[in-house]
Amino acid sequence: MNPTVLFVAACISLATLALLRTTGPQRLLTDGGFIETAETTTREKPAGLLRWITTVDHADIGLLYLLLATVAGLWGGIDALMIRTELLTHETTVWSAETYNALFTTHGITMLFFFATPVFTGIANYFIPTLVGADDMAFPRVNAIAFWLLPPALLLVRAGLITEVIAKVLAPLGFPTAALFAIKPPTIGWTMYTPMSRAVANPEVDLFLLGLHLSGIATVMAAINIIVTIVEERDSSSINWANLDIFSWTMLTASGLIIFAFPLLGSAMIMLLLDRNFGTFFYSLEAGGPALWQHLFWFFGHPEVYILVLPAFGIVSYVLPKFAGRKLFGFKFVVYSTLAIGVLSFGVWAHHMFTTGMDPRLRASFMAVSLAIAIPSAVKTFNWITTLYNGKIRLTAPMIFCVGGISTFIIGGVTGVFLASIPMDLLLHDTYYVVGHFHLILVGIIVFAMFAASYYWYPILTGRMFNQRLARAHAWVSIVGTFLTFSPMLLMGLAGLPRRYAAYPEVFVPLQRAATVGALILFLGVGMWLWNMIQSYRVGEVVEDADVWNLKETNQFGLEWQWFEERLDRK
Ligand code: HEM
Ligand SMILES: [Cu+2]
Repeated sequence: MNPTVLFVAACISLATLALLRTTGPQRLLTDGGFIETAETTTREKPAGLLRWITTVDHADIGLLYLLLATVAGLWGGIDALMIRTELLTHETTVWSAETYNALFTTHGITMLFFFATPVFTGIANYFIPTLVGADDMAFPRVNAIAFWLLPPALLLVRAGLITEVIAKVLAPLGFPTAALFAIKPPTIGWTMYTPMSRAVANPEVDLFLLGLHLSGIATVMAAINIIVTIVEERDSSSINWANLDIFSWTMLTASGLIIFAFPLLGSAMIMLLLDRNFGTFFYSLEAGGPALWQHLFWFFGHPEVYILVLPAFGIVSYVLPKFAGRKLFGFKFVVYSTLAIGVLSFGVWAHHMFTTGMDPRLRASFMAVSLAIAIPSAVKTFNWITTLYNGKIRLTAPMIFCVGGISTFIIGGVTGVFLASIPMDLLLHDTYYVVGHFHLILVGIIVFAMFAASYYWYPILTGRMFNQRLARAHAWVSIVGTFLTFSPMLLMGLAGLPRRYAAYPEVFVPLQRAATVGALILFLGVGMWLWNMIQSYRVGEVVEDADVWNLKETNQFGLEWQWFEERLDRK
């Protein structure tokens, strides 16, 4: 039997077992998941590097996730800047067309799987145990394993570049390097469409698929851990489903989506690997054909975008009320809309395939469900706006990021509604309009929510305060940069410019340059953020009063801050 299927079966039965256990008599586990025995001993954490490679502590692992994601985000960001550099001129002048194809492939994959997903897992690891009143994740060791699968996965996915660098160093020393040079960065796009992904000879594509598979296993392990922690380790005497914080709710939903979506991608990739290496013909024209891959891929791929955006919604819903001075408006409806999006997201995959010539009646039903997703998304937006209404708004850096994120989300979301309608999609499919649309969401709310979280919780993570003026400047710079980078893409797409081409008609030069300037502004912002994070960690003002954000005044001093306060008091 296919190992992926076995693995998935094992995971699902584990999760089911865990869920079943809650129906027994309620008990309170405060031991972080393993049964305490008389011989339990407590040992000091080892110091230095050993601590970080052996840790099973949720907070440490959370920080490791954040570090890995930052590195991957910068790496994928360099790819983005290289893409934008190529597009400064309308001919293929800076990099080759081959390199350009590799760039948009590795950029997309690195950003989605090694940057955006791990950031939220990191935040969840750090805060969810505290927010649900547990003292660690349910399975601390599984937690560590899940994290440590990611670095090798990233190396496998990005091997083409690494092997080339190694080969270039080794070649002058007389080592045989032909095999290393044969491993070239993959050029198949993040969607890995067959027949191309099946046919390209580059051996890196196999490593790439294995690496992605590994990252999928890691993601599923982390998701199971998050679900079991929230369901089973929750201190049910004080935290019930009605007062569970909104971030945990969204992480719970996203983790549920992961459990169904990622194993499917894993299986689809195993079949692709078999096709490539062992002469099977799952995706051959005579059998499933390219449409089979697309169905399987998008049944994973569409939920994936909600796996990323739901936690971002959660952070916005969590942080925004703190600086509006009032509770989140319509908490219940924010939870319901999260669940509704989670369920609906599995019913819309074929809106990525409107142009493939499927039965028009089927196509229309996919259009209907896709349009329906706009409703719960709008519910959230209206809840945020009503939370702001009559609030005592304080424009701190996290708040500017939340409000900026909502405004870019409105544009990103509305442009998505147009794409969901078949006649528009036939015109706009595979144009820059699509790239503009999804980046307004990916950068405009997902990355903004991450920045908001990084500032909001910085004092807890480091015990120090960051430079607030620089942070506010970063927030404004990011909003300007996002609009300047991605609105021109919407316009270019409307004018018919297809995406994924290194060369393009000369008339688009001004808009492409505007987008490149926007990207540079965005990266200036990233530099400000990095500087602020590192400098403040070294010399920032030491936090003595845990109520850094003045939350007690409006009665919003959350559990994680109480935990922080106790830790400060004990010092
Ligand atoms: C801040 C900076 C960013 C810039 C300037 C940027 C730029 C671009 C450009 C120009 C393309 C498309 C190239 C083409 O179609 O020819 C692209 C593709 C893509 N980007 Fe970004 N991007 C940024 C951030 C992100 C982030 C944060 C994510 C995800 C979390 C992301 C995910 C993707 C994906 C999935 C693709 C599609 C790749 C493909 O076509 O296979 N990007 N990006
Ligand atoms: Cu979709």
